[in-house]
Amino acid sequence: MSSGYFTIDEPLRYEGPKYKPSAKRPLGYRWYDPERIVLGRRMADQLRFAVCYWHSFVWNGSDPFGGDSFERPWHAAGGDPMKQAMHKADVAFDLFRLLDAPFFTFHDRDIVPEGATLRESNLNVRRVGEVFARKMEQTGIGLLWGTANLFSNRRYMAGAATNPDPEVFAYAAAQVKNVLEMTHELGGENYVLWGGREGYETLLNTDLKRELAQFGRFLQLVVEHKHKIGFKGAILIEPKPAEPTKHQYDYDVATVFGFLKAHGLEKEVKVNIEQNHALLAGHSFEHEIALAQALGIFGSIDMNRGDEMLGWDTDQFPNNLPQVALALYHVLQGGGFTSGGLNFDAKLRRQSIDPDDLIAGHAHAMDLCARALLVAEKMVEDGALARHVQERYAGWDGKLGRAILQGKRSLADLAAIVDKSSLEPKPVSGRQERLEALVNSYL
Ligand code: GLO
Ligand code: MG
Ligand code: MG
Repeated sequence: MSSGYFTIDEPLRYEGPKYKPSAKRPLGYRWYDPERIVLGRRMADQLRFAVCYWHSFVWNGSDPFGGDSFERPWHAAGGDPMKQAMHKADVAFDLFRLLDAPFFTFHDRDIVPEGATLRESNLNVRRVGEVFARKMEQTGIGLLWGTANLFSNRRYMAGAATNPDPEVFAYAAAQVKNVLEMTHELGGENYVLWGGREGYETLLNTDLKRELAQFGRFLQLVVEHKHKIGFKGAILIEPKPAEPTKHQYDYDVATVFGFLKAHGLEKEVKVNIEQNHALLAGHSFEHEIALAQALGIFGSIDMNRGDEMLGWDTDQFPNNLPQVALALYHVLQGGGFTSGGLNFDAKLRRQSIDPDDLIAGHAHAMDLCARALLVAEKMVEDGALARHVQERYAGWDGKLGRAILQGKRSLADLAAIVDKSSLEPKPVSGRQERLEALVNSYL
């Protein structure tokens, strides 16, 4: 079972808040106690952690100014790509096991490089898929979602579905068909489409109207195929405002909702919300979650952290307790996850070159999320935050509020009501400072 890549061989376990690392147990969970019941569900089922393949096993530490810093053995030059793919899969499942992470996520191109033709590429992907199926069976680890990489290859430099060339659209469709079917066969719980290069660099060479129509058609095709093959999981779009293109069509949750409505897909497709992408769009993480819930399209989360001083997608592991607690509070307020979960779309900093850093990065993030869940549990159980909001809008449950929303009052009716009443509306405090202090009292 052990891949021999890490120095640790025993899976991490719950050690309690007083845990002190020792040579024998250098890593353990202070807060992540999978069996603990939180608001009626196992902690593991509330959080539904997933480890992503791409940042941990594909990225080699390169940035625009420097190359491979990690030197993972399966990246060695001249190696047989299929053998390297199998080695990578062994190490990946070893990491999932050591972390006691219940799920993983992948792109087709993460698990094995492209072949000479699409047929060869798809076959290679399926061969690794068979290995996944065996490993999943042996370990009980599940697939949170699969996805297709429609952005790395040169053919996709002008987008996939939104490409000016329909042949690129067709190629992308063929790739998605393969991964969607494989995700279905592996019992995946969702299928994700992140925009990749669906956007533009300049309007000087872009027909926006056409591109949006193409994008809508592509998504309809994915939904049609999902039903055709009987895939019961959710189709998720992952909003992001920019990067790699200057303008990404799936800008944020609100934009995606409008797009889904325009193509009749708002009941078919949900969103996968990423912290770093919310920040890049100028929103808080909880804004994107709360809005998706309000619109009925909340699906899953790519859990990571952006740097507030940098304008790009740094994809760091989360470590901000109040921020994650508030995000999870909103998830819980909306009833918690169904098919979604917390996928660590997060990567090590490029100087974290020890194999065990992969374990530590994920383990600390899992522990932070578990601790944040317990804070969110207090917020829900105490109920003071929710009560304040409810009281603030109580008027809308009264006679006047209901009559307005039920369409029983015209503009003229309302003008007449105000005219007749001698009372001026009475402003009430929003109490923000008190609420902020209340949140801190739960930490
Ligand atoms: C990039 C995205 C990317 C997606 C992945 C899965 O900014 O966050 O990592 O999550 O392609 O759809
Ligand atoms: Mg992401
Ligand atoms: Mg990202």
